[in-house]
Amino acid sequence: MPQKAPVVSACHGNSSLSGSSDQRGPSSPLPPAKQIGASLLPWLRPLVVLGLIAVAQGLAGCSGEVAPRNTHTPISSSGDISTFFYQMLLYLDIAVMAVVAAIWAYALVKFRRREGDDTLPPQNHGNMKLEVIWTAIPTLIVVGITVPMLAGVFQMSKRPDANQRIIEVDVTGKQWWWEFDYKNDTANGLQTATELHVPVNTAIVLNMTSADVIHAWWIPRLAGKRDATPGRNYPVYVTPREVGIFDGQCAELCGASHALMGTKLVVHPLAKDAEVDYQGKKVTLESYETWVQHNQADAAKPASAEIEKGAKLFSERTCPTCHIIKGQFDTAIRAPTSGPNLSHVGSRLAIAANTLVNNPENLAKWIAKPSAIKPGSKMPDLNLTPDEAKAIATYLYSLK
Ligand code: HEC
Ligand SMILES: [Cu+2]
Repeated sequence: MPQKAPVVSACHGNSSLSGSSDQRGPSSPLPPAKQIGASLLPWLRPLVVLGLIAVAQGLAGCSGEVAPRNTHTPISSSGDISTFFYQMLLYLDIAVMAVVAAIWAYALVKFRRREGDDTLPPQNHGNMKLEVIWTAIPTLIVVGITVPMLAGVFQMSKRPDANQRIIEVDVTGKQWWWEFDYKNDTANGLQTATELHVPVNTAIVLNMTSADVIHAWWIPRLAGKRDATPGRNYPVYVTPREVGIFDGQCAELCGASHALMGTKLVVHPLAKDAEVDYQGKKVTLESYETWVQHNQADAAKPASAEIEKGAKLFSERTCPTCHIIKGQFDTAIRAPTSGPNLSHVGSRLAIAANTLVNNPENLAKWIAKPSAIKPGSKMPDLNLTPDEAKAIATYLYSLK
């Protein structure tokens, strides 16, 4: 027969070490009331400090001007729907938290252990009324959120009516940039990269796909994220209502340079030029039709000896195997590793997927050593001399 363990628990030993006169029976499981309060105090100060840091961090994100990727000022009805649900959930969460915290604080004060009271509170199990209440209220809240949210999802996934002007663009995610192929309307056949140009107040259909791994298209001010998956076509339906330039970012980890896979949405006015604010600067946006005509045209012919030299180097250094320049180098085949269409690269605001501002210096820097700017870049380092890179950059920048 096994021996019974001795019935001396560590608990009893401790309670006699605690120094309090032993009024409590040796079997009482609770430490004295005063001790509990005293042991909480040292925690309070770091908690308050952490709380204040959290509040300061939260407030730091409040400036709209320096947050071009914020989701709180949407420019489409699809964005309105997401923002509405985000705010609804936020305020609902705050209300639920306030109620729960109030009940908790009330219980903490009302039912706390008084000095000298060593009795155990009444122990009970199961209270039908309470159980029904705290099952019913959350159920109602969840149903109340789900029903309108489903309605919103269906509204966002509705293809625009065919009896209006629709601009349809195939959007292809590639490591690590976005390619745009226009499928209809005046821009039919046009191909560009990094910057998606569309007209304001016009229905846009984007067919999302990928040439390699899964990416996600996300222009925070336009609408929610959409996965770009190889072999699939996930559409995005959206009608932007504000003229301007809006930054975006790939939102699905897709490899070494995922963080450097940016994009821009440029919403053009329909008729006249418009002046817009972009990153604290005034930028003039031509009408959509002007942009289309300009970009449908062949690339500009070299207009000086220096530019001519750059064009020659471009053709000699294998660049045309991966890059199309309309009317001059049309041989590039379409492959996952082929690069952006450069026919009008000089007119882009940014290059290398929004990583570098577009100017001759940055173009030369990119051409000389892409891997120094984007780790793992699918454009190889072609070991050009600084002079060669500069000459090619001059040529490319002339392609407005
Ligand atoms: C093997 C294919 C390949 C070759 C060869 C190649 N590139 Fe590229 N190029 C790319 C890819 C892919 C990108 C996109 C990289 C990125 O943004 O991640 C790119 C991007 C660029 C860009 C930025 C364009 C933009 O709109 O962002 C320029 C400019 C460029 N290449 C110029 C050149 C020049 C000049 C040469 C020849 C010296 C060259 N490329 C050779 C594949 C190639
Ligand atoms: Cu990505």
